[in-house]
Amino acid sequence: MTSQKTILRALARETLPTPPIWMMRQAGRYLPEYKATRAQAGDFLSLCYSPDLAAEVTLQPIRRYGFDAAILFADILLLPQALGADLWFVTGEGPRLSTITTADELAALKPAADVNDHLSPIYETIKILSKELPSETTLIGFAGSPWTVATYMIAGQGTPDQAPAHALKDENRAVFDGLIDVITEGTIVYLSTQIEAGAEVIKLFDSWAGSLHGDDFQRYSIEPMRKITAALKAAYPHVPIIAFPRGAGDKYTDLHAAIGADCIAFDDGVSADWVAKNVQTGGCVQGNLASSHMVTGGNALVAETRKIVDALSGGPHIFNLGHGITPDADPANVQLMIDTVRGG
Ligand code: 1CP
Repeated sequence: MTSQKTILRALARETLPTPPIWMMRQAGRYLPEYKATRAQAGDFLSLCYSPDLAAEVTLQPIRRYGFDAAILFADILLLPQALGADLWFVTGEGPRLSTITTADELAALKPAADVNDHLSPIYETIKILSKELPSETTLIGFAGSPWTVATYMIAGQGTPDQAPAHALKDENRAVFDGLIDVITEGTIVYLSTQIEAGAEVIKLFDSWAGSLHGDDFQRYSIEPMRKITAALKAAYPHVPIIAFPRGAGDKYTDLHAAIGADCIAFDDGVSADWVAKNVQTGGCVQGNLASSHMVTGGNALVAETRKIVDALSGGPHIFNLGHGITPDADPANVQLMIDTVRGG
């Protein structure tokens, strides 16, 4: 039976007259209603772990804009916390974690099989959303990819070049590989349970894939995503997977097959024309308007949006930004992007 949900149709490789649309970080600080609910929760992690409030902020951009997909409100850093890392957010700066750089610290992590002890509120959020989302809206669950999650667990914070993770990889390969493995296994448990709770599509965020070069890209970006995808497909063959190796550049070619993913999401470092020729031949693609247009708006936003829609109109495409929307974005520009995609 063909689904009526446009996102699922595109993921099943259907070329649609109008691409379905959603937006990374669509629930976020550019929306006044998000800021109000976040204030009610007190802090970011309390928001993530309060199923009613997390469901509320997930629904806000759906109510305001009617996006074709909702993405679960959570964070890629909840899994490290479930593995036993300390996690906190410093206002105005970002996440901080206790670090894993030695064999003893790695051994002290909880077993991957036990992550659900900590993550049950996230599954509650998904169950609420499954009931409350409009029937045409697809619910996307997600996790960080092992490399990206490892960069935060090793450095204890976000880093511009992921230098601490590269250093551990070069200096203590056994600990680095062990960490990648435990994250991979924990992610399979986490995403399987998201699917059981009602997630209809899974997205893997490899936000820092762009700093992996040569054999490392294959070994630490592609291979863990392939393993996770294979495990999920074995148990849930009907659930489509979107992989986002951000910053992969010319390595975006042939990734549907290499990962086993239904869709490859791409950032604005590559052109939609190039993606049509080199990536969309393998299946559905998702992207890639530069998120700066959500700040600046105007004719440039309209022209660039049309260019992307036109370039990818010959195959399956889900319209999205190249990366998450930023807090300084103007909500009116989001509406202008949607009107341009849907109205031509
Ligand atoms: O103050 C706030 O309200 C916190 C801002 C914020 C938000 C809105 C953070 C902290 N996380 C989130 C939600 C979030 N994070 C979602 C929810 C769904 C949606 O998209 O609407 C998702 C999918 C993520 C994923 C995420 N978290 C990624 C991968 C995607 C990406 O942006 O590259 C990463 C790298 C993170 C880590 C993280 N969490 C938050 C911040 C500020 C960061 C980046 C930290 C850094 O590198 O310095």
